[in-house]
Amino acid sequence: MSSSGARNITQWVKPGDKSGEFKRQTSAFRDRVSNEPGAKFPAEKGRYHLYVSYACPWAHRTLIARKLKGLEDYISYSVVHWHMGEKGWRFPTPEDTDAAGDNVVPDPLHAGFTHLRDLYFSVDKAYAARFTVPVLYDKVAQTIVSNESSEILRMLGNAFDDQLPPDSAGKKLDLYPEDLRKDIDEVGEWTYDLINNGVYKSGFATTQEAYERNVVRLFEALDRVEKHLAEETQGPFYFGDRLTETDIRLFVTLIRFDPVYVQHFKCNLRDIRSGYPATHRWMRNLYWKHAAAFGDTTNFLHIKNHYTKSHTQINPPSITPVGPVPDILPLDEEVPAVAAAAAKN
Ligand SMILES: N[C@@H](CCC(=O)N[C@@H](CS)C(=O)NCC(=O)O)C(=O)O
Repeated sequence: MSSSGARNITQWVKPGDKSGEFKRQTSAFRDRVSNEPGAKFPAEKGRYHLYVSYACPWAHRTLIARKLKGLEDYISYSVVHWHMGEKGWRFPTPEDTDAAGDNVVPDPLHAGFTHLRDLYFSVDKAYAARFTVPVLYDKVAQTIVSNESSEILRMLGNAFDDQLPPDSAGKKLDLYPEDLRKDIDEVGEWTYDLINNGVYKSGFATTQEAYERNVVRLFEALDRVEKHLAEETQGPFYFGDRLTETDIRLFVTLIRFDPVYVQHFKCNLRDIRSGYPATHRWMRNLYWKHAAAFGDTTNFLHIKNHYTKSHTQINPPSITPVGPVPDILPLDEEVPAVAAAAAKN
């Protein structure tokens, strides 16, 4: 794809690709912020800015990590408008009244930039890939450090640790603990492919075969998560009483599942609230009991509007379904059929 947009930005399956399968590009900027001496991008308080979308699950990972680690004063952030048009993500304008949320503001660093692509081109005039969020931007060097969420998540997890107050919750929290690394990596591999990316591969498929292949594999993977969580009696997290990257990576997809993926991406063999009790419990615990990091960074208005009004190849009239109501159930409430079944037992 050329930078001038020779390929339509909303064409998710490459034209001519007979598989009908969505293939996610590899991120282009892969540097890292580090507290090692002489680091190219040193871990300096206030130096970095995150460009995110509340709609985007990949960007959502970084907002959760920023909160959990207590990095609010270390890393600033701003949020693009939920609508993605022909030129990709755009910065909100003061006239936008349909995109409520914290930090939904024009680009705070570059007056005159209208789209996220302007930022990419300001760093690399010849940039020829997709203009994705999240972007971790260095305000001093005026360049992009990384646009790969898994690596930004990892960086936020430890790069600022030696500057955090010794007794702070953020300092004590290790999202990638040594003894769980193998397990986190292993789970991360199949859940990325089959769940995080699986919903997109189901939803963007342009052949029946590609859709069915991916949607079946997605639900097999959800069954596997459900089985693990049902057996995880030490809970409430994926790995017992320890909150890790794995919880963050799964949460961002599963919180979007019932409101968007079930209908918009046709991931409808089951939904979470009626079909996956242990997963539902795990997800609601994060959302409601760890609200500052998980609940408060979730913006259903951006999530629902983005998918349903930007993917016009899937939903040409851009009508956003009203349900499900509510977007997420309170902790102590179940859908009627689940409540009735529980009352019977
Ligand atoms: N591998 C990237 C993927 C990020 C990504 O695909 N973000 C989507 C939003 S959910 C995006 O910005 N898409 C814009 C586009 O592809 O034009 C990451 O994890 O950071």
